[in-house]
Amino acid sequence: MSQSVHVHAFRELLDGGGIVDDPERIATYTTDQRQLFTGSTLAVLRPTTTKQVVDIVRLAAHRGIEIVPQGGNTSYCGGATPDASGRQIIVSLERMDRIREIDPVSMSISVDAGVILKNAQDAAAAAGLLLPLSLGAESSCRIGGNIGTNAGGLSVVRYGMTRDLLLGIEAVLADGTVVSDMRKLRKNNTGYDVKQCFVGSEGTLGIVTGAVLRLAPLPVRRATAWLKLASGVPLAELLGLVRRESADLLTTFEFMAARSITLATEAMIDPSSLRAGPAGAVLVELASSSRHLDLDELMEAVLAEVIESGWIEDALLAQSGSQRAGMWRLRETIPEGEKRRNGSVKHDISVPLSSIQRFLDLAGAQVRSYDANLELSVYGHVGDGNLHYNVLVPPDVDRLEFTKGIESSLSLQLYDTAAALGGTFSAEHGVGRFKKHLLKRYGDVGRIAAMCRIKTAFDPADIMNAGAVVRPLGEKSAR
Ligand code: FAD
Ligand code: 2HG
Ligand code: ZN
Repeated sequence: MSQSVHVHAFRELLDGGGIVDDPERIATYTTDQRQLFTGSTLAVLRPTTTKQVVDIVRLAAHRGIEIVPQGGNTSYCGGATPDASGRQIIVSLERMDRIREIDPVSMSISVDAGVILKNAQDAAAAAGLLLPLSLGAESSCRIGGNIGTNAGGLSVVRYGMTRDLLLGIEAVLADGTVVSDMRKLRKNNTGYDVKQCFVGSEGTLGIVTGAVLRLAPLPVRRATAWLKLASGVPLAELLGLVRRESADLLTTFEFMAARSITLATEAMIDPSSLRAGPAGAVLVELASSSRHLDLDELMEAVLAEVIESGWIEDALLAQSGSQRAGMWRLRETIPEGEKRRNGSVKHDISVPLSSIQRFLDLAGAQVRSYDANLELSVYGHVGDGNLHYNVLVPPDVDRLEFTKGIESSLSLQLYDTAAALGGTFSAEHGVGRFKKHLLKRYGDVGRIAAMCRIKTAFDPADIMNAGAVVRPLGEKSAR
């Protein structure tokens, strides 16, 4: 059957705006966020209802057409990008963007999977509640994609990753069966926790069409500080002190090396005057939903203790909303700063907190002995043991060639170091298509076998995001 016959059949299932097959518009869906790879697709399908998703999946399964689910296409590992065959279809959830319900008493929000994260946060805030998932891509990423990658971000230290926020799910399986479990229960011990299978599954087990997420009381007090780190600061001990002395009101502990800060500053229209200490800087935020707690006073007491320890040179406590926003803007501009320079080779590693300093020391030595001229941009969610240990692409070289070279040599040394310390090569960005070889190299054999069996049980014909993460057992697994 020809491609146009397939496209025609899918068009029949959807309304006028439900299909994109114009090559120019398609390009934004077929190129990954980091512009490392452009795939090819039969068409982009944009359903508006779960019923339409079911119809698409049934037709695709019947004709043996593979499906790549897509949300905001902001992920970093090529999981939302079709392969080069031109035989896969993209199912974009972007038109399924309804907030279904907010229940302020149960403290939950029920959404279509295509809702943009920021819109869900705003809807929760309008009801006096907090959706405690926050990341730099929040204005474009979508809830289904957050579930697909088990997104973390800037307040995981307090509220956890997407996995910890998920109460209910609606998803369409590879044969069109609908898992309809949009309950807002905290407790439900009735067998396997099927919804958790979809978390971090990167579109390989089914298409998530709806989700119920846990909300938290909306903070009305925040204290935000910028800490200039002295050399030799033990980051994990500093974090421990801040957590303990702030009664665990800590929501953010973001580390930034000096180079990352200058990169962000250079990329800002209105450059920040914030600077790093010799060992970089940390953005610390405390938050409370109680008006009765004086968080500034608490933060000042914590900072006084930290200064006494000699671990920081100086601290600036934000005195206004705009100062606070300025600190956040600087942190969140780092990825853009890297991009403007000529990009970076990204290493999204995590190690146990007790090994974070050891990782920094060992990895620093590895980079220096590989090439003393290489520049690093190191920053991340140290509160969660997660570092973005990025090697900057020099401005005058071919970005893709350089990336390939580093990824086949130095990257493996860095991942070996993370692995030897009990860490991982992907803390929050996933596996997708780009990191499958790393899963093979570092994944526990038994765990990978279990993943393949789960994939086989959900999707034996390999319809769902074939080529990402793992293959089912059987014939196609050799492909
Ligand atoms: P997509 O990129 O569209 O898809 C991601 C994966 O999920 C793909 O495999 C796709 O097939 C699958 N998928 C998408 N929708 C569905 C669905 N409905 N059903 C089933 N599978 C689906 N990530 C973090 O974790 N923490 C951060 O702090 C962070 N910061 C970022 C900052 C910037 C500037 C950028 C560009 C990215 C950042 N990311 C971060 C990565 C990215 O934003 C997250 O991975 C995000 O969760 C992806 O959501 P998305 O909607 O863009 O998903
Ligand atoms: C962040 O923490 C994101 O800002 C992006 O996870 C990390 O671009 C990166 O390396
Ligand atoms: Zn991150």
